[in-house]
Amino acid sequence: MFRKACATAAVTVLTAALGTSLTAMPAQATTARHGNHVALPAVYPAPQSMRATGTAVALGDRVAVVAGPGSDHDALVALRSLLSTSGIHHIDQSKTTADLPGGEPVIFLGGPEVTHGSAAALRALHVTDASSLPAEGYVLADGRVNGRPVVILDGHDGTGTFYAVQTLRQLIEHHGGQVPGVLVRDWPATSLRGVIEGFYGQPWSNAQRAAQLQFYGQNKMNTYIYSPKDDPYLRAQWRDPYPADQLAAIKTLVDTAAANHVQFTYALSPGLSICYSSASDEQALVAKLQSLWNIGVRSFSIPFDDISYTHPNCAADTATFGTGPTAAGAEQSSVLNYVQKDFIDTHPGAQPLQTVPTEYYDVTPSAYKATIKKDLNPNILVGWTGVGVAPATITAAQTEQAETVYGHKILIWDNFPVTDYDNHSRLLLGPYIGRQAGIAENAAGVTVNPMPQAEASKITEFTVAAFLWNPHNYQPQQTWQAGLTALAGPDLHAQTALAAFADLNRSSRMDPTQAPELTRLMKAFWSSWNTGNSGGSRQLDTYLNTIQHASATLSQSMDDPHFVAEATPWLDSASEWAEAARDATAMLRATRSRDGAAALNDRAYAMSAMAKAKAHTYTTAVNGTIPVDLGAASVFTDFINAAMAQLEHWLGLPATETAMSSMGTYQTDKPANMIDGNPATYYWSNQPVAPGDYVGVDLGTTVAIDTITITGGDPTSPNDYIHNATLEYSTDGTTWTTVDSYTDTADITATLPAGTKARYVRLVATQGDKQWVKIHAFTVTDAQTTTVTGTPAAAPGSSLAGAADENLDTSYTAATRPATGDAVVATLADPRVLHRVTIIGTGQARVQISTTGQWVTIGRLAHSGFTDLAADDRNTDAIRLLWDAGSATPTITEIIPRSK
Ligand code: LTM
Repeated sequence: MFRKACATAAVTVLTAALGTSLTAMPAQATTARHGNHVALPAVYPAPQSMRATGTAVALGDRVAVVAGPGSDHDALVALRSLLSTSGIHHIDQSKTTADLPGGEPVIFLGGPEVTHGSAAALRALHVTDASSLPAEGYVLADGRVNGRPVVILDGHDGTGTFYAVQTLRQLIEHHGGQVPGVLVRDWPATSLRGVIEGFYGQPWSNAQRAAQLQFYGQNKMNTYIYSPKDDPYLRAQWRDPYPADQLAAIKTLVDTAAANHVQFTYALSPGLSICYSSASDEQALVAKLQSLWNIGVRSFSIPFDDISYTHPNCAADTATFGTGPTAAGAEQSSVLNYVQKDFIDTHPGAQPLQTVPTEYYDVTPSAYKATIKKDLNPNILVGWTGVGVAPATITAAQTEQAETVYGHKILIWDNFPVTDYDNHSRLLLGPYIGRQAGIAENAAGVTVNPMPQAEASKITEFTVAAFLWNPHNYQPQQTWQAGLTALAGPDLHAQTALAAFADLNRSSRMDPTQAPELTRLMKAFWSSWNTGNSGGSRQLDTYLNTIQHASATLSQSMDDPHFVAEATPWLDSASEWAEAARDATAMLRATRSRDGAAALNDRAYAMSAMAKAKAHTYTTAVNGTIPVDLGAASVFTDFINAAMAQLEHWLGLPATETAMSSMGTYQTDKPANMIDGNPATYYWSNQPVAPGDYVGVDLGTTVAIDTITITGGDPTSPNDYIHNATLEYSTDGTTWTTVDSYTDTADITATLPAGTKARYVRLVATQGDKQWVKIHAFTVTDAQTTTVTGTPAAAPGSSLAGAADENLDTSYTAATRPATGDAVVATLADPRVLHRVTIIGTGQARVQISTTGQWVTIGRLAHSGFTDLAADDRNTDAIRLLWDAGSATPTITEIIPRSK
């Protein structure tokens, strides 16, 4: 009754204040009716409905804010701060429109139920208020009411009004301080939207948490669950009260959460040591929750993830509940029901209790889940991570199944972009994908588990907020880019640098696509380069230059120094990868201008930058030293390897081998891992073996081979190899010769008859298997080796063989200066007509070739380290470097005999 009277009074007051009749048609409505489409700035999360209505409201230098006593206080603080930072110097705040100075724009904070005059203004603009919208919904409208510019921020509730201010912020920011003529009607699709700080490793600092809470408010996320696994007071020492200073710090966070309309949920995980049947443990649990209640916490969770439910914590539990999964379900339900009854139900204002069961990662019916379904109080929300702990996809149907199998409302705990399972080596900066829109509606909510790098986590969180608010209109790529721009701030260089850096760290379990933009530019580079021009080269070089200097650019020009500090190890690694790739392109250009010495120098720079890129680490108090893994490392490696292969081809070295598989690849465990010389890496198929499936290598050209070694499976996947297989080789890839057949043999070694020549070698399945295939190494040894003999003897760590092993990373270095008569001789396995001799290395020597038993000098070693001499098509069986006595100690990386 009173409210109604207020609203009516407001119409009169506003009419009087504006001095004209409210029946006049507002200009912006006319414009909209005539279909004048004005481009509106993008707003994130995308509103459920937003349309242009015509004339913008210019806020100018002075604005009146009308806020009733019931207007949301935090929304008012946010609005005043927004107006001040938008350059509005005079804010006249009033409870009614009656005492407003004339002329300046009026912003109504709150709808008809709380703010004087807003009902009349809405009516004048022909806009329905927010009362019929879902919780947290709002209406934002503007226009001219009787000639006066008006903006209305009408929340369904206080949170809705607060969110209306957040939308206004984006409209103003992107519209040069004006509010475009707009009507927004908006509400969230998901009730609980937010973040669970639930990872192992270095917990966030309180400053990071405060910044996060503000970020959630700005992006319309309403939930933060405090559950860092490494806070001892919530897990290992769950019974102990917090020291006063720590409790005070949590209180500050609880207040900050409230000021940002975020529900702060405190999660206490007693499962490592609780005796479920102990009354004193139940009391300890409730006492701990009470200590948090006393500082303002109103939402609680008791998770039981990552504990053993097969080892009872006390003998009394075995006596009361028995053992095994059913007993675990019963004892956990019992303690949760106790908390529900003796704490939640006795504390008015407490939010629904949450838990995470010990089986949280599937929908398979089980005795444990059946017990939870039967015994657990129906009001308690059950956490669930999807099918898998960090699944690539979560569907609406799975979420429904989860609700059925657990018999409770589901709160999704989404393990993205968390990196603890990867020892925090990665930075995951990609968008939220792989979640069906229906999950948001089927579940009570979704909270994502982030990285210890709080600022960097905001990139994904921005997209999470957009998905959860409006999943059916969610555009991952566009939202991701908007989030990057928002985080980078207004500087264009910072925006470009951050976008390039995020591309390098985009891949994840959700999306294994590696660095799509870098990959696109590298592809363009190769298609241009391989047709003889360097058109793609400039674009790629500019992009690599951006990456190389991203750290400096972001330090100078990004709004967010914390992001740079967190990302520094990856920024530094990215910089060196980019440098290595640029060196590799310089190396290619040098080959094209036939400058072997420059090409070899560039190669050395690339190798050195690559080694540095791989060597970055960072240190945290909880996890110690952590190696840094840049997501796009494999993209850079493939690019640099391809460039190196071109150099080797140009130098006359044999073609580089490539790995082959008829099967797909599981995540990043690609076929190339079989031939990378690293026994720790492996190829892993993403499917079981079918008859005819194969793995193998293409040696690039036909060569004499003598041994084949294959290492399949490993202790973690002992059956992942081809159980019924035939080993074959071929010179043309069409006609195959069988070496042998194998049954249940994970590791294979085959020695081939002398004189065997092949280009292709493969292991083919003769029958299907249930298992996938994991191959750590597929090695084919080349029999066509050149032998190197001579003096001075090799220095420790090098060998004479290194001078002709077709490997640019190994060398022969003499232990001493050469004496009279010292020479190194490379004897060819197959004497042949040589066109040229290329030698990589330094020293003072005559270069000779043996032709029909006679040594013929064809030139001298060049000082540059690259010697390329004509051999005049002489039949040759050996190449000799006859050292100048007493000359500098030589190093020879490769002696390359070259035929036409
Ligand atoms: O996912 C859950 C419910 N629990 C733990 C998390 O604490 C951890 O961060 C993630 C990712 O490794 N996996 C878990 O099992």
